[in-house]
Amino acid sequence: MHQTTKLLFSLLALTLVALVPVGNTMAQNPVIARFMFEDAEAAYAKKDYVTTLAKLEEAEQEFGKINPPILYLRIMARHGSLITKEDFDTIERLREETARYLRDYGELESVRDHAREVYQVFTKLRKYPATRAEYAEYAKHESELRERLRPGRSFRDSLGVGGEGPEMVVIPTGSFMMGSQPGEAGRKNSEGPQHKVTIARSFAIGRYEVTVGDFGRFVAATAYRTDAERNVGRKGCVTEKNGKMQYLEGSSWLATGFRQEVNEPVTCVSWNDAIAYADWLSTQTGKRYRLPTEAEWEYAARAGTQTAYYWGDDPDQTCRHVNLFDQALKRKSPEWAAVSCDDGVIYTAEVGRYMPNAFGLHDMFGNVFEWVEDCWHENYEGAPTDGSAWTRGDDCGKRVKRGGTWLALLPGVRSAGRDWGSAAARSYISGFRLAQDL
Ligand SMILES: [Ca+2]
Ligand SMILES: [Ca+2]
Repeated sequence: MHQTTKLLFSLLALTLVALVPVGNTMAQNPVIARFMFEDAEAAYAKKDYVTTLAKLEEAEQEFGKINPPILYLRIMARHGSLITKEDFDTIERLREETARYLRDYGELESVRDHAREVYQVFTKLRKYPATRAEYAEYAKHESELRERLRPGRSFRDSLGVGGEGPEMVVIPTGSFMMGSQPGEAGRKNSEGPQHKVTIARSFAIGRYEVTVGDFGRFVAATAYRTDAERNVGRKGCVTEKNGKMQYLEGSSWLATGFRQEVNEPVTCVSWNDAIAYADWLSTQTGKRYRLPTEAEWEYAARAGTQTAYYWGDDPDQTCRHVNLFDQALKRKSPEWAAVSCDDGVIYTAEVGRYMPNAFGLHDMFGNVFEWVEDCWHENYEGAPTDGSAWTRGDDCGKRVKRGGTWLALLPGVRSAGRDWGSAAARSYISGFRLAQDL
């Protein structure tokens, strides 16, 4: 491989890792690690940054908490004795400074100055001069990366068939306590034990639930038929008839039993249907769309809060934030219990009608249940703490859904609340929103 490419790769890895807090533990097997990094280098030489990242992550997953560039440099050192202690310290210092520039939205000029210094070190290590063009490329790449991961940035990807996908919002990395404490009103045992989860990788999540219009574009392009339309397992979708909720033949996302506009959340879609839509969006955009993990969902829903409800613990505020079983619905079904406020909507509401949370996300609570990737587990004993999906053990036929619905009472729309359905289950209260890897 050309030396310049290798150099740039090292800097890329340095940059990427500056954004991701990882430990410093050595790999168990440096030889295998080296092969993995060679794969990453090869991908980088082809300007395939997605594969480059994937390979770096593979190495990280394989060896637990490692710091790829430092490991990489150690490998180089072992094979060529290129690096002195002094060089190492300089690299570490520059890495930290880079991270700081990025955190503080450093101006391109400062990043470029920084890049120059980094290049000087690498020039010394690799015994050939870096060019001005190389500095510029590094700085450009770094600032692009920084922009891509900027929390709060929103975007819509163009679709191959024309039009755009759902609006996505970049969520900051961070830690939170997942689940609820004993004593929270409405709490179920499945919400414990409360445990700390760290989301170390930025991701994007839909600002809104996927709408009838969004889903309609998918169906129009593919003639996809949902589980409800194919009568998988049961006929139709769970809707209400004569005051009873039941599977009703002929009901589907197009016939939910109540009138829906295109900007209302799609319902009567199963977990399988949600995956099919995510896969289609991925092929249409070249990005990786997927369901959020359960931890990502709760982290995004809480948006920095630890209260039962993200808007605080005042139930009177509910109807400004959530479409749920309120006085509007009670006027139609007076025999059922309802919250005391009036949110103005009986069934599903157009997405974005109610106030967003601190991350700018609407309808995380109420409106429709939202499928997440994870399999159902009865509680959080042994749950992952890194924000990944829990897809091992217990019953993977059951998938988790979150946030409660337009038919929910207050305890059903808490941040920690959990529910489940089989992967083919569908109902007029269930939909989803998507996440995207960045
Ligand atoms: Ca309502
Ligand atoms: Ca919702």
